[in-house]
Amino acid sequence: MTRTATINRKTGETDIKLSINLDGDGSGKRESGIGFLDHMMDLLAKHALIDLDVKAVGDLHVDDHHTAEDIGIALGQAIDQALGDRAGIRRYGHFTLPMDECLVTSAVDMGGRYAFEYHAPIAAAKIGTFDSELVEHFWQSFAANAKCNLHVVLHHGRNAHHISECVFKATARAIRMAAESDPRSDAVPSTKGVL
Ligand SMILES: [Mn+2]
Repeated sequence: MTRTATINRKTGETDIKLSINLDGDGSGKRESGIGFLDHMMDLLAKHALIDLDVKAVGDLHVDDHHTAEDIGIALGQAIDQALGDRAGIRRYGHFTLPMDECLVTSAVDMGGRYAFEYHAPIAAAKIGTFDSELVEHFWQSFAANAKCNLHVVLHHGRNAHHISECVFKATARAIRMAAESDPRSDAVPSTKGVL
């Protein structure tokens, strides 16, 4: 059974084509028009071991907001679709990841219910030309559409680029653990029998 999904999402603000394979190796091409976001998605694909192709044409003449948000939405929708009925997955995943002076814990429940707790402030307003607040906004858009419960906590860290990278890598590793097949069970991982 292949766990793949393709999302085509076109609005007045963005036009996005996104494909994933949950059981991949991190390959694919990320072309969002935003260099920093492509860099973050490269880390995400590699550390989640998800093949990820993204081609986005957004209204970057306004700012990066709509493009970052809508890629988060499309990625969440793709993960939700690729997980199907969510039978046989581990469901929960967590990772505490060090990245230079930063330490981030990310914990995820792929249980079909949205919640989002984000405690990873970045003091600098910008990372290069990218608005720092879009890191949180990307993950919120993702969690709402993946129908997952995502908690992100920055324990400590200073450098804005490092903090963002630490968040993306820790969350990628948590997603990998949660979305991976549980070798001990093919069942839906809930006492309710449905997710
Ligand atoms: Mn970097």
